[in-house]
Amino acid sequence: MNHTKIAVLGSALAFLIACNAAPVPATDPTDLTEANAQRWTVQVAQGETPSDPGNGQTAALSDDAAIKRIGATALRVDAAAAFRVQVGYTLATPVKLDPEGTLQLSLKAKNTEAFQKTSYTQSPTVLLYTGPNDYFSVESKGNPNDIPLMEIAKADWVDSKILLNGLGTWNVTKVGNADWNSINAVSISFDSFGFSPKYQVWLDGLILPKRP
Ligand SMILES: [Ca+2]
Repeated sequence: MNHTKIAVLGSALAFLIACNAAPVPATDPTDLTEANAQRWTVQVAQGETPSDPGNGQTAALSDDAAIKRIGATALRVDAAAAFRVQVGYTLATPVKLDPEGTLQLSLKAKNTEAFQKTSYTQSPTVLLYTGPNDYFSVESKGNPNDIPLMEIAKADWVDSKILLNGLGTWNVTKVGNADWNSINAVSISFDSFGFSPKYQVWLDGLILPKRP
């Protein structure tokens, strides 16, 4: 074997070792969370009373190339306080979703407090909008011990495959005149107990089950 072949084999071996060390899958081109933070919006719910110490707090979005599940980046949310945060994405044109399809979403979180599950919000809740008051509410049922999925995501990435027919581990509720044939926006929200701590959430691999 000559030196050129040995060099080629060496670099191929180094490449394989590098791949094994960091097996990050390539992203799907329809992933709404890939290098896309500027297209997302974020809202922070305010406190229940005017004197609530969480009032006026904010959250920021960024593309995180270090902590990610798929492709080059994940959508990172830095919440300034433990309040309900909602991130949103408006599609360029309305799409038809398959009501028997599977929505994919990977989640990770860092939070010294606990994520909430209340009568009005699950962590996370995914809303698929036809109009401002017409949407499908898709809420994680939590694990068998009734722990919010975002709590599980504090330990490691949670790869959710959400059955839009509601027969899986997520409840799907139609609100108003929501229509699977015309979905124009998606939002994802989470809520945390406590007042002072900041928390982070990472979203990745968000793929809607579109149909022609
Ligand atoms: Ca990604």
